[in-house]
Amino acid sequence: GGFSEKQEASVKESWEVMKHNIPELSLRFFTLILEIAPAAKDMFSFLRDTDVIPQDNPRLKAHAVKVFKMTCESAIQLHEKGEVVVGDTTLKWLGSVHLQKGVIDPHFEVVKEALLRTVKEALGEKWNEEMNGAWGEAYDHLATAIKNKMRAES
Ligand code: HEM
Ligand code: ISQ
Repeated sequence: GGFSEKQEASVKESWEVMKHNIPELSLRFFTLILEIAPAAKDMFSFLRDTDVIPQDNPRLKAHAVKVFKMTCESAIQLHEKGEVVVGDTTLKWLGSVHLQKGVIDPHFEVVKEALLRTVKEALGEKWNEEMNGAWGEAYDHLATAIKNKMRAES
């Protein structure tokens, strides 16, 4: 238990590196999601009518960055407060968006896998095992909060 200072720093530091390469990062993240779960494609409005993942789609980029930023924020809160406190309005909104898009629990593992692999690839030689643990834990807490809201709404 407890999210250490070191874990928080590890997430923050890796994001500092990653954020300088948003276009590539978001594309890679998305490509990995669809590699692991090809059927997820049709859930995303910006992919529904195309066969290729758009290389330079502002909506895709903005979405992907949000997921990373929220996970990063989750790490900070886990350390500072011991829990993830996403604003209740944001959480409700996220719950209903995902519920409405047909997202189910196993999908969260897919996105997690893709996120961790994106971090690993983006960091290259700077990557270490601790980053996996820290990002994974931060993501899990956030995912649990969203899943709980989804359940409360369904
Ligand atoms: C939409 C974050 C997990 C699929 C969104 C949006 C955010 C977000 C912020 C709304 C973007 C916007 O409208 O501005 C997250 C976070 C997750 C998570 C933080 C986990 C901790 C998942 C999972 C799936 C998924 C597991 C399933 C593969 C979608 C879809 C949309 C969406 C289909 C709607 C995209 C569209 O506009 O067509 N997500 N998400 N998300 N998310 Fe997630
Ligand atoms: C929305 N939810 C989860 C993961 C995503 C990845 C890329 C773009 C949007 C996303």
